[in-house]
Amino acid sequence: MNERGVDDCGLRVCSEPLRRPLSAAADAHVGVWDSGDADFSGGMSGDATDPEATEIPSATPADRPSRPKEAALRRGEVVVLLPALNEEGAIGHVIDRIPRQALAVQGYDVSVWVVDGQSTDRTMEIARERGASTYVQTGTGKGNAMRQALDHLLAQSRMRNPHADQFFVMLDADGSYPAEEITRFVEILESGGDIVLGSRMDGPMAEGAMSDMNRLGNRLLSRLATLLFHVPVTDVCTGMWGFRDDAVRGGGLVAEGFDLEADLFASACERKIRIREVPIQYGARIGEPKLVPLRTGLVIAWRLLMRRLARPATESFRPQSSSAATPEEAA
Ligand SMILES: Nc1nc2c(ncn2[C@@H]2O[C@H](COP(=O)(O)OP(=O)(O)OP(=O)(O)O)[C@@H](O)[C@H]2O)c(=O)[nH]1
Ligand SMILES: [Mg+2]
Repeated sequence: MNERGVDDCGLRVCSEPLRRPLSAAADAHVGVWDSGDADFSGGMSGDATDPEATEIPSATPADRPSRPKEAALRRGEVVVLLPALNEEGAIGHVIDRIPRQALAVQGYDVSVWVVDGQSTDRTMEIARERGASTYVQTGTGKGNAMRQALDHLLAQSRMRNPHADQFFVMLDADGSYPAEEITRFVEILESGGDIVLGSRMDGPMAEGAMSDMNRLGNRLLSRLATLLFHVPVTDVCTGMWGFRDDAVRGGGLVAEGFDLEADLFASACERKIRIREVPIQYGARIGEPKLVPLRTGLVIAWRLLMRRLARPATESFRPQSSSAATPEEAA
């Protein structure tokens, strides 16, 4: 990277790290890069200087009324994606924390999709009781699940309204991520980000939320990602991501399991998509973890390396054998 903040991939990198709570959307980033040639033509007009946006988000109630003047504007759709495998203890709380009303006031239609890994507990029942739509994946793995669900939802949205803006926010269904922050993620996407990562490393973390080994692993993998793609990132393994539909369309994602986030990051870097990283709170998960730390770490490192070396074709979003997958939309 040279002194103008331009790295050798031709990306402009913000050299001003943020070490304070998330504030106004426009400056709430740790690493931002911008590409002159990426063309995502979202028509949303974010108000990044809204004085309300300077409130500390951790103190923001989920349904805080905001932007009353904009309430009448229909800006587009926010789709919340919750990958879930046997999360009966957490899924209800996670859905309840989604700031549906605040998003509606911001001008968005909100849909919540629980992307289920064929749970054998009450996960799906609770999700339906809460009014969420459900999608049952075929096969196993978080990566497979999200790619199948995205494939389905992107095709659906194109059929419904090819011109509508659509933002996705994905977060784990285990209660560890701050669903209330979805409004902030959306504001950042409105103000020009194509992909937003919530960094657990830069925000407050509850005691015991991340083991020392996982913390070390996350740091090492983020370093590796930065090294391989020449783009600074502090938490490439985070489970909370926001993205515009165009940012994943044609992204050539191939991950099957917990390498999904590495795959998303690599795909964005390859296509010089604007990524912003924001600090988020991270809490202890409810219920049993599904990943095996060391093995998962190796799979993620392998995914980063493979994407860097192979540079897979990005012309289309890889379709899944989704014939047996079952979407069920909430009434
Ligand atoms: N659909 C689906 N979801 C999965 C699968 N495996 C895990 N998940 C979900 O993916 C999210 C991440 O899994 P976790 O076990 O929490 O993994 P993690 O967050 O990396 O690890 P912890 O920090 O220990 O929680 C959770 O909401 C899981 O329920 C799967 O095969 N299919
Ligand atoms: Mg988790």
